Amino acid sequence: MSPSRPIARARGAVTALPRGARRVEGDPEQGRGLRLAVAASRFNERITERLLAGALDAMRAAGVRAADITVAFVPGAFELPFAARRLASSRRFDAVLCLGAVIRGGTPHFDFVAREAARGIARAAEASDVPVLFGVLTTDNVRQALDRSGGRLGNRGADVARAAIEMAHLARGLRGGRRA
Ligand code: INI
Repeated sequence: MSPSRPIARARGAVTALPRGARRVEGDPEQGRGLRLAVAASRFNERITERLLAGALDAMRAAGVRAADITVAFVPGAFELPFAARRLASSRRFDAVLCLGAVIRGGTPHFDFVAREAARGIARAAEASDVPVLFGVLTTDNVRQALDRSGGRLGNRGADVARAAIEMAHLARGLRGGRRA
């Protein structure tokens, strides 16, 4: 892990804490010095490329250096947990993002792929103790996926990149001892 100060920054008025309480909250806009890995699925590539572009844009905007970004491509969302676990357990990254698009077809395949991707990605985070973020769209159709990958409802890849930066700081802020 690269060294950085733990971030304990208030981001707007959410809930007022009692006097003396400590607030730990990562800043999603401060990516400098963080090392991030992306596991990117190629299935439904028209969508996943847009998610990846959004994630990379958000990282660049937050100051993450290109040399601190690794992108591993997998065939489909079902393979994301394997890549996520390898990347996270390598201890070389402050956070790992998983990007994919599972679009409902006429068969139960959608449910199996979506469920296993979600479950496996959650397990990768638990097993590695490194933040692993879920950026897999699960939609009924391509239109909904386009809307969420740089269309009228934003870009889930960018959202997840900012969440990864926030969680990387949070992980540092919560590391060891009473006063991290
Ligand atoms: N993979 C996806 O990422 N999205 C899908 O919508 C999808 N569908 O619908 O089949 C999909 N299937 C492939 C799967 O992820 C694996 O790559 C494949 O089964 C090989 O293990």
